[in-house]
Amino acid sequence: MTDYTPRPEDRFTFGLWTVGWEAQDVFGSATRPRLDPAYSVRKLAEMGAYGVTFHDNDVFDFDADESGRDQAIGSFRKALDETGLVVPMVTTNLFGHPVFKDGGFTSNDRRVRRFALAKVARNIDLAAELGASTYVMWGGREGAESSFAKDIPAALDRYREGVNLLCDYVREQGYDMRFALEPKPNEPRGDILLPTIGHALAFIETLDHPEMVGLNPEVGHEEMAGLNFAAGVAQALWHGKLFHIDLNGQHGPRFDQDLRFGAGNLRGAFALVDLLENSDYDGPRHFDFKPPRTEDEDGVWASAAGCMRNYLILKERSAAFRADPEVQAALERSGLTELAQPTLAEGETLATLREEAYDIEAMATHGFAFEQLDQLAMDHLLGVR
Ligand SMILES: [Mn+2]
Repeated sequence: MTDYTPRPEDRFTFGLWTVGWEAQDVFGSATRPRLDPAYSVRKLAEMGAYGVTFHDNDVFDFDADESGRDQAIGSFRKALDETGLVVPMVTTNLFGHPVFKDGGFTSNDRRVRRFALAKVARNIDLAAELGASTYVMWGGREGAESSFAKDIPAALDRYREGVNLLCDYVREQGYDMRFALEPKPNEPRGDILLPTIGHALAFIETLDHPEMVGLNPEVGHEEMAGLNFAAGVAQALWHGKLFHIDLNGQHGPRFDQDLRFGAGNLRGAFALVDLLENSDYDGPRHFDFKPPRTEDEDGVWASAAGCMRNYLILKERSAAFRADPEVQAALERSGLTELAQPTLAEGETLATLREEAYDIEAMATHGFAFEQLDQLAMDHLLGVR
């Protein structure tokens, strides 16, 4: 049994906007004061985090002048240098300011689209300066409330035009950087473009440089759509497109709860950690959550600590599950090894299958023992094995 103390080698990262959220929601004003980014960096370093991520306007205000911008970045960088925290990922705020009310890349207003691309390009320069290798695009305002308000094929043309331009920019500048699209079905828009992992994967294949663009899927975003997040991530991995990941908690299809990781769908979180820890994904374990509005600053850090602690507990539970000889036997009995074998043997064709004599009765009555396997997973998750 480990002590579940997070360490930089665990590669836990936090968005500045998570712990820094002032807890203003649709129905009420802020319940917490703004946190200085440099303060959050120092606090997260003390807690064992590996790095931080940010939107441009988490560090400096949208309307900051040049000296205000430089000063804010300078103070943030000083904290990074002092603590050794890294910035593996950066993103752009194309949703907060009223100018983006109909989106950034896909606003019906062409002036806004041009401004949005310029804003992203400038922040890509900052991301490169800080050593970020992943640039996330969450198009939360790219969508509509009315089906008649957005021409979807035209909007996707503009989305593609924007991503292609930014890929070209990164190549021209020689930055070592890839893009990660973050799907979400709705909220803040009634319907958002690229709503799920599957939609985004299909879109990426239409780009000029699909190899430069992957995904940053988020637990709550897929679960809001009633989807199985671990299954979606498994497919993203299969496509070689898991470039980054946003971890949080959600109770099924409802508003975006952004609970700390492990809260909400705990079985889903266990399946996800088991998948990630047994995959070739070696990127950050990035938390994108919101400490609830009820919490004071102590509650904020307790919530952040809980994200890391829950990940480490589930990682340990996954290792125990996989090492259990009874689990290995159950996996075998349930056909997991057999599924890994090609359906046709060397030299066989469909004709072979058409000539084969099948024991239909044996196949029809064969039990897969999935319930025994799943209960073993449950026992390990609950810590009774
Ligand atoms: Mn996110």
